[in-house]
Amino acid sequence: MKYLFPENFYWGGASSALQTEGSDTSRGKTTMDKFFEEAPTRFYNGMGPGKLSNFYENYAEDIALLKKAGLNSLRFSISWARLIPGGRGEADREAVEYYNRVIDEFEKNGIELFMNLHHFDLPIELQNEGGFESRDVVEAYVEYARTCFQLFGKRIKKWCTFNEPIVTPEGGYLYDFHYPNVVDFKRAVQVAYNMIIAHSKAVAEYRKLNLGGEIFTVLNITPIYPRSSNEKDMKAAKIADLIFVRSFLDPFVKGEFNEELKEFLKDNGLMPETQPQDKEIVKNNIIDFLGLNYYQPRRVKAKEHIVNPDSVLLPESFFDYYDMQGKKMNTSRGWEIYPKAIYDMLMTMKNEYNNFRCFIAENGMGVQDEHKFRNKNGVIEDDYRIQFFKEHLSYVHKAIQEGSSCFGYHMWTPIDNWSMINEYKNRYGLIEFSIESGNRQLKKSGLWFNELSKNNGFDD
Ligand code: BGP
Repeated sequence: MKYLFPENFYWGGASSALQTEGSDTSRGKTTMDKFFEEAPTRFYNGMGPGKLSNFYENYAEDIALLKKAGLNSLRFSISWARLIPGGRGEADREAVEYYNRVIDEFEKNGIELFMNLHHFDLPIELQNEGGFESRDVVEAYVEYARTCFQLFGKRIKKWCTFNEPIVTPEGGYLYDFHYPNVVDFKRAVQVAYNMIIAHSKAVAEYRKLNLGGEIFTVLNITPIYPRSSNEKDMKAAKIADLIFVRSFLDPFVKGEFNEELKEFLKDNGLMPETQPQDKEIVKNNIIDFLGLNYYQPRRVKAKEHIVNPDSVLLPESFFDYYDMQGKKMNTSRGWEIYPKAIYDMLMTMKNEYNNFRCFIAENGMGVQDEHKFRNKNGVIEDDYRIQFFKEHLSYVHKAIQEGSSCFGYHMWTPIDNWSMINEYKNRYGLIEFSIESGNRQLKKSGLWFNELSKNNGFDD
């Protein structure tokens, strides 16, 4: 069967400064540096956000490789701590020159940039002021966003406010996998709320500047499936859906907070502090389109045991996760491979959000020990990854056939990268990166992706 995609489809990838640039150069310190300083043993192989693949110095070679893999676009992030060390004030001249050189290189290679302002990392000085729990930090973010728009907005026409904003409250305030490693549901809700306001204010700033581009955000609104249609399972899935899907999606796309989520927060004493003008700000600043990240679904069932009233309140106080029996798995993470969910996610956008314009902003397969698949010419034959792309893309195609507005597919991530506390364990790239030699080389999937992009589709 032939899978042809709409004209001008974006075939690309996503990356982040935190995971590629390396911090041995001149940038300021961030929350991730601090986390590593305090708990190095929590990082796989004791490897923190140090030199990494050093995109900072190797960007020309890396961008040439992206072109070889056929990418016509890339979501790329600015490091706030590099552009404005300390988080506030004037942009650093060297950093501005650096990002301009990088943009030049992307332009030369015909790769369109979707520029992201925030991918998990915050200048440590701002975290010390309370991070996104503080409205002053919200204002600092808006200033930073404005600075970026003013500096690069004539050249960049697609701006992203946040990558997966929910990860900041989840990682930093609920599940202890990001700094400041707090576990407190109420504080997590405050952080999430303040990030929504930061986002909406940044959108307003962008529009004021009249730069003629578009602004979006990237959400990981992974579909949530109940174990059964039993009322209790359905209720459990509903709560998970309110927390993980509707929390950011509704304000960003509809301009209003989800009423059922508000009720849930009120009932559980979790309402955040708000300011009178917030509602209006959210209402007036709906994004132009949305990026969707998808890796695996969340499968949810009713809680089987009564929750101890003294236990810490977490989202999982209201539901349990369960594993699909016999699930197909991503080798390294135990993540379920379930391609139909990408279709379900796109159909949610079509059916419940008035076919809001969207694209797939991350989807990929992380694999451990890929060197095992190296052929005699030294190339990694990652047929499993090609298969993964095909299966997911066939569902993206189906959604488009059924009217979805999806206009692109960005895989995660073109070049193997450092993966927070997982170091280089899960490799996602179309291009292999060797930690030992620093070499990069195309995998089989890189050649396949190039064909995919050239042909605007694939045969299967
Ligand atoms: C997404 C993030 C990416 C990336 C990816 C894979 O949620 O936006 O930054 O890390 O997940 O996850 P991991 O690297 O932990 O395997």
